[in-house]
Amino acid sequence: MSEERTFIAVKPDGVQRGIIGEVIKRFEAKGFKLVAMKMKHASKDLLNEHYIDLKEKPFFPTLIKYMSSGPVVAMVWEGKGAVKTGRVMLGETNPADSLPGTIRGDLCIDIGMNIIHGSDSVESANKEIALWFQDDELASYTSCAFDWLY
Ligand code: D4T
Repeated sequence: MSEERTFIAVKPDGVQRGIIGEVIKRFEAKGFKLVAMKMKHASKDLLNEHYIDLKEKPFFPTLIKYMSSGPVVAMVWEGKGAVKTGRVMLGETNPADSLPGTIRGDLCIDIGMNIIHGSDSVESANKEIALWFQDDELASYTSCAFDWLY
């Protein structure tokens, strides 16, 4: 169970606003293990695939335009309950509904610029990780903190 992985991406507004370090700090401090990270200016094809479940939504074109407006920082974090806990750490999709203490609750205002993405299920996480990363981009190592976390 400590090997559950989630896909987290700091969106273009989060990159521009200098929030990358804050996101990494929170996931590291929680105890999750970083297994992959890269900056990428995503193509429309990649984003269309990433958000395929939303393609009929009225906000889809705006979402794709926003997500392709600049580079994102894509990451894979590993640990027990990483998907569910990751979503709790992010807060609600709409920052206005996000509690203080969450990333969106503390750091952004508008649903159309909500600074960060996190997988919503283990199944989506596995799909998203495979979409954004090659197998050889995922590091395999034991964190020295492991025995102090579990
Ligand atoms: P992501 O996938 O970006 O982490 O967001 P969520 O999982 O929290 O929410 P989502 O898939 O429903 O929405 C994806 C993305 O679309 C934007 N959005 C969403 C928007 O601009 N207007 C809207 O009404 C909704 C529901 C925000 C996140």
